[in-house]
Amino acid sequence: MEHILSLLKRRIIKVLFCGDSGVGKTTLIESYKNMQFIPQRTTIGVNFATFTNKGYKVLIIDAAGQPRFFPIIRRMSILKGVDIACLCFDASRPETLEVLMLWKEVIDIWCPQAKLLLVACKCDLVPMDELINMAERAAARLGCIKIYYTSAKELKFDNLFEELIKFR
Ligand SMILES: Nc1nc2c(ncn2[C@@H]2O[C@H](COP(=O)(O)OP(=O)(O)O)[C@@H](O)[C@H]2O)c(=O)[nH]1
Ligand SMILES: [Mg+2]
Repeated sequence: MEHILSLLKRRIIKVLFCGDSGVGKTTLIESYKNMQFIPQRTTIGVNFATFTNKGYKVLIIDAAGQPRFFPIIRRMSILKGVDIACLCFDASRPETLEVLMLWKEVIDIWCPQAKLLLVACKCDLVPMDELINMAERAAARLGCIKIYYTSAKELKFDNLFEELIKFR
């Protein structure tokens, strides 16, 4: 029984999407799932989404805003067992990188095993060469192992969702 449970557990990947509200997290997730640009209304608090990929169930926790405003997100029950944390920012608003430092602190406490990915959203709004420089510096500072350049508007996901199972 225990064996079956651990087997089952290994087929589930828990992914946290976090970052300032309005950076485009929910839109990115919903546009990927529906393969069309579906702009979302800013969500307050936490959203959940799932999809399956190669037999893996990917459970996404989509958490908005400044962590200090959302004590519930800090609760172990939500962040416990997160395999991957996608730190999302708005490519057209560099200031949205700032809150990611706070998120990293929360992640380091509650799910230190999580691998960190940096996700640039809304890449359609800025020239890539400027963005790459900024993102690489941020990734180094945050300890992110990879950067993804996405645009929900252009349905560019940079293989982020497919690669999630790689980092489990
Ligand atoms: N230009 C552009 N705008 C986007 C993109 N993704 C989202 N947006 C806009 O940003 C708004 C906020 O996105 P949302 O997903 O609610 O952000 P969240 O709070 O991080 O979940 C949306 O309503 C869209 O208008 C994108 O890829 N390109
Ligand atoms: Mg949202």
